[in-house]
Amino acid sequence: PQRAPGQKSVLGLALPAMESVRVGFVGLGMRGPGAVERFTHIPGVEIKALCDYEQTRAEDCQKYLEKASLPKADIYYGENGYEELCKRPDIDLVYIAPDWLHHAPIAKCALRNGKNVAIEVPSAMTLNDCWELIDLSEKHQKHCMILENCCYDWFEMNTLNMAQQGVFGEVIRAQGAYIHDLSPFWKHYWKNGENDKLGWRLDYNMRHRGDVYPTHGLGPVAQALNIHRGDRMKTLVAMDTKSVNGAALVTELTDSVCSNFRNGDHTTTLIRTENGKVIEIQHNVMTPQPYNRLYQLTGTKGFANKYPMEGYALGKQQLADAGVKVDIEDLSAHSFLSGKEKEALIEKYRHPILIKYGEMAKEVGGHGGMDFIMDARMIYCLQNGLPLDMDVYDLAEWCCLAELGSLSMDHNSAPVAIPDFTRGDWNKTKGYSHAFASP
Ligand code: A2G
Repeated sequence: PQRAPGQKSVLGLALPAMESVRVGFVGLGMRGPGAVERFTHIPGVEIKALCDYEQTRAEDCQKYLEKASLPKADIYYGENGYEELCKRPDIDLVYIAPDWLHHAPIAKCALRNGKNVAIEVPSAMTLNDCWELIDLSEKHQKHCMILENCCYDWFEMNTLNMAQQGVFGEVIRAQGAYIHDLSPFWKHYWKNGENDKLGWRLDYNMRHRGDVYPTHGLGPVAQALNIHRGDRMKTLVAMDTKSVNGAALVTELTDSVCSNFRNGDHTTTLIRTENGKVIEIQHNVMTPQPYNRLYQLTGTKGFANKYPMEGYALGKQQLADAGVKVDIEDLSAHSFLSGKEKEALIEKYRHPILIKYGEMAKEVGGHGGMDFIMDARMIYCLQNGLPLDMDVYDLAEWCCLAELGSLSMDHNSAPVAIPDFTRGDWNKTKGYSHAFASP
């Protein structure tokens, strides 16, 4: 879709610095309470409102405020509670963490009311929602950030720093994934009454083909490849296995044979970029295997890989070029660095954001600390009038895989064009040096 006349891009959007960031939380089931708790550890934040479909869940979160000796927040609940919250004039940021289907509708309501929004993943389930969020963010000139916590994990951050500084040469291929056997989790997702045997997440997977949860894998590698900061994702093809465990699970839970589970047990998406790079993204929440986000970067001069073992492979010259002193005579890129070479490399490229927040993050926690780093960094940017690390175009690029992949697979894995969500601006910013330079 064309940009409306007079509407401006939000690429690099910097808003006036906010001395204090006034926040309202919507969705306090599985992810929301932890976010409220984390925000009580961030200075310069006021938690104004708590909202959930269920009143008790909203009220329950007051305990985090009490524990931190903070004033109580106002409570909103019911089907339309969030609409009331979004209308409040004294809120700067709406933090959105309900089930997936409510992410975009609540965010749209908040943007229409002139609020900045931060949305849990996946922030938009359809292409249409992606475009609507872009249009609203641009129209109101407000931030619309995807809360992709995996971008703030230690290995990903240090490796991004290395990639940005050319340690791996040119990164030409990247892999990412969300491979997580969710069998211990299915029964914990919110159910819509007694007759709902599946819970919202399994129900969504049953009804939708495609990588419905692409952003833990895609987010960090898209950053390493400078997507819409010098390159853009151009074409994708997707392929899935049949559904075996998904269908069996529904059969077991409903006592009737499920023959129409849309989501394959394992989905693979391949993406080619404008600059001739390839990204491979996988999704599997159904089969028993170790947790894995892959995160692998193949560079012309080096290699990084996170799962199952974090490592870097660089030749002697490349390591010296990266500014790391090498003692070993026969160091080659054919095996992973170990010992003091590995430590020295990480030490030299430790991401400034980790230096600032790493220690505290380990205390506060949230997936080992990365959730806290993400939240604290976002608030820092708002307080200092900086662009956020992830904008609405990242959100759209990372989330569009679901619908576009399903389109590809429903057409025998045909290639599908990926829209340029920046509408022509994908090559205007170069890399992440600006966004991530001043933590
Ligand atoms: O399992 C993990 O915590 C996931 N996060 C999260 O996204 C969600 O799927 C959860 C199960 O509900 C990561 O893997 C980082």
